[in-house]
Amino acid sequence: MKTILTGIRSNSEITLGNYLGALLPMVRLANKYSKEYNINIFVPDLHSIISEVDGNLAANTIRSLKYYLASDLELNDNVHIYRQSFVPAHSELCWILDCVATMGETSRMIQYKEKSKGQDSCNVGIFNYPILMAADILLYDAEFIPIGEDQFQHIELTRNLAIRFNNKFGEIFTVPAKTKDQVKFMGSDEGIRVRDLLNPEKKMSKSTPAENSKIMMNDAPEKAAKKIMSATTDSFGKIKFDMWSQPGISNLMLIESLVNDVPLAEVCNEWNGGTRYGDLKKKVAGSVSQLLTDFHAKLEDVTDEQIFELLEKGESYANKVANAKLLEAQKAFGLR
Ligand code: AQP
Repeated sequence: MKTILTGIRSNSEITLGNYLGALLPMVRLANKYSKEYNINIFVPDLHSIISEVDGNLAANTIRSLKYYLASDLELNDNVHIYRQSFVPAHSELCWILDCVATMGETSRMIQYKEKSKGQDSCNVGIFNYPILMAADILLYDAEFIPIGEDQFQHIELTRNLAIRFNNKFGEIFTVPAKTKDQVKFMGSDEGIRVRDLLNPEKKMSKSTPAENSKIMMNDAPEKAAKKIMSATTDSFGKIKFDMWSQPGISNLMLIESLVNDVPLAEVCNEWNGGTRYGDLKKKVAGSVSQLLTDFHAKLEDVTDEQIFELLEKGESYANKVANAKLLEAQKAFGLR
């Protein structure tokens, strides 16, 4: 059986961008395909420590797994939930892939450039994490990896490493689908990028210091609504979905479409040409606060015990699959 795989770091509370760009698409794909695909949902806790950890990492990890259940993930024997650091093969394969990847290609990663910008001395993990991400994917022969647009370059890097490895040693890794096919599989025309509310040129990120720039999934619904009402727009005076010239207003339309799971074209039909930015903001604020109200209510019903039970099964499965693949790679390099 083929595999669909995703992970969201738990260095802090997640944003609406993480939720709409990665978590929700994964839940929708899982519920659609879990009879024909393995669904691997893991928390990349080793990736989490490349950034400052806000709160207790182990507790954040359990909480972020609860988010999947609170988003109506349907469970069955093909849905596997695990923590990256509980499957040591991830770090082992990362080292092997480090010896396949080049400094040139890894240095070109935009996320590395962005995450290291302005830091006097950035940790090596920030540079190396795309290789660990490749290991996360290749250990399970994952074909589809629902992620936001910011991570597409890392999928291309993973594909290149798998192809290079296979060319040298034989068909050991499944090469993940090309990003354009990933997007198609997720049922859209392009990757999702939810923008920063105050500076819509940028993506919404957990680590952006300004509180009003991002909606956190634990924000009170009224607080989130206020953040939407104070989002930066423009002075054109006419609503038009155009991420280049009107990114602020377009971002709100994108959020409206994703939160309500309606096609963007439908939202554009309703709002394009209008002049009342305030009405659009009120509509989006209402949609987001309703989403959070429902989400928080569902979250209350998910227990730690449920998650630990899933982790026990999931980590046993993940170790079995990952160790078998690691052994193939070790043999290829002559380590075994
Ligand atoms: N703004 C976004 N829009 C759509 N998708 C997004 N993702 C992140 N931001 C957006 C997707 O969320 C998944 C998990 O991301 P991550 O937490 O592992 O790392 P990240 O991309 O570094 O997320 P942040 O929020 O920007 O964190 P910080 O600020 O700590 O660096 C990925 O699939 C990503 O595409």
